Amino acid sequence: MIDKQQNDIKDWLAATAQSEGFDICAVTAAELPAIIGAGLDNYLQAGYHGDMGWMAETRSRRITPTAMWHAARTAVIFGCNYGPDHDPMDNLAARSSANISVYARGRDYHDVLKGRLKQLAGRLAARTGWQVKIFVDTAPLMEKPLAAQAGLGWQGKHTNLVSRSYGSWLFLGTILTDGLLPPDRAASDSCGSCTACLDICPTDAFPAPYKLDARRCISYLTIEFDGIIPFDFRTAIGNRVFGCDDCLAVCPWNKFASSSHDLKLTAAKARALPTLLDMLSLDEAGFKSLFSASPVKRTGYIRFMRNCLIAAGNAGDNNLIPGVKSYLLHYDPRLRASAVWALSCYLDGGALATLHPAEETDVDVQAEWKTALNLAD
Ligand code: B12
Repeated sequence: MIDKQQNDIKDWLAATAQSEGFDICAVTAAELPAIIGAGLDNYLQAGYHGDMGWMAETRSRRITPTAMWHAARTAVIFGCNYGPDHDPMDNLAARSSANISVYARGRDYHDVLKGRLKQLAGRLAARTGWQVKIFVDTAPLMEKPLAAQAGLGWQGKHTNLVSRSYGSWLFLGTILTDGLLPPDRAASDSCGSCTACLDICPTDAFPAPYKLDARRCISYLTIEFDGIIPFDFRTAIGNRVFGCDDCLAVCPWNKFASSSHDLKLTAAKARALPTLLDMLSLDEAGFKSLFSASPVKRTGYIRFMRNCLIAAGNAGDNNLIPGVKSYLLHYDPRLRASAVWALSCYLDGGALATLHPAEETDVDVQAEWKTALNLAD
């Protein structure tokens, strides 16, 4: 009888998830095996998390859901397909454009999924009397291994969840509950011998299949990393100013992705990338207003503009030079340093030297000038 009630709740959840806008959902125990925690420890010990110190700080809560919430017994994982109806790799050729990764071109998925999960979790709690908590991305919960354990897909060689129905284009959200539901079966790894995602990575961020060194990942460098972008990665960043899609975009499983979903980026919108010229003219207020509903706002003005300056250096577009020059005296050293590098992509040593402000006191920016003048000579 208990089993029948549990299965009824599961069926109701699956149907209600669809009506709330989720494409798939599956159930697993709110426990991850020790091998997952060991994988996280190896990742942290290798330093792959870079400056994302919050990953190490939350390690003991992150290793398994019950370490974060003792009463949790079941995890229901939801997926929202966000596959674009164009090839995002085409946008890499638009060198004078600010290439924002597919996941950040529409409404902020954190807000969209949280809204849907709140509705769903509220209805689940009302129906069962269970306690419920919802999670999208930011909590110390290992969403990918949980989703894999629930059978939504498997962790691909690029480390993200790949689904047989939606390929690599899937956002994840979770409801943890103290209620008990029968678990679904884990899916098997179907990457086979394919290495497309590893081979395409412009910065060699995968030290081995299924392992990502975030410090080399353009997504990390353009979104999470707070400093001056290391020299070695600047050219490879190309026109990417927020995130990177390459390892997802080449996944062969994407061809099975359904094309009807409400997070879809239409081809017309996808092609309408903002220009670097417009982005370089944004001030902080303009940035906030332009990206108020987008995940881009989360990285903040300084990091975004730093990325635009690097992209401007890569663009080979003389029209961008005046905009870049205007950052040489910016109050933030990261923008001054990035502007120096961008200008060194256009000007010879003599022309660059005339722009060198005598009053530069920041050691990193001074070093940037030194390198740029040497290179340009
Ligand atoms: C931190 C983070 C990042 C970091 C680091 C990513 C990473 N792979 O670790 C950065 C900023 C780089 C990033 C980028 C992106 N992210 Co992100 N990110 C997260 C976050 C918050 C945590 C991921 C995590 O736990 N990483 C820790 C590592 C240890 O976990 P793991 O990759 O599963 O690694 C396992 C194994 O590979 C192994 N392992 C890993 N390293 C090593 C090293 C050694 C030596 C050993 C032995 C083992 C080992 O152990 C681990 C545990 O089993 C999740 C949300 C969440 N709360 O889960 C979103 C999440 C993973 N991101 C997401 C997305 C969409 C992206 C981007 C596509 C965005 C973009 N377009 O730019 C890129 C994809 C880049 C990529 N290939 O991963 C989605 C992925 C959805 C999906 N289908 O899987 C998530 C789930 C958010 C969401 N709710 O939808 N992200």
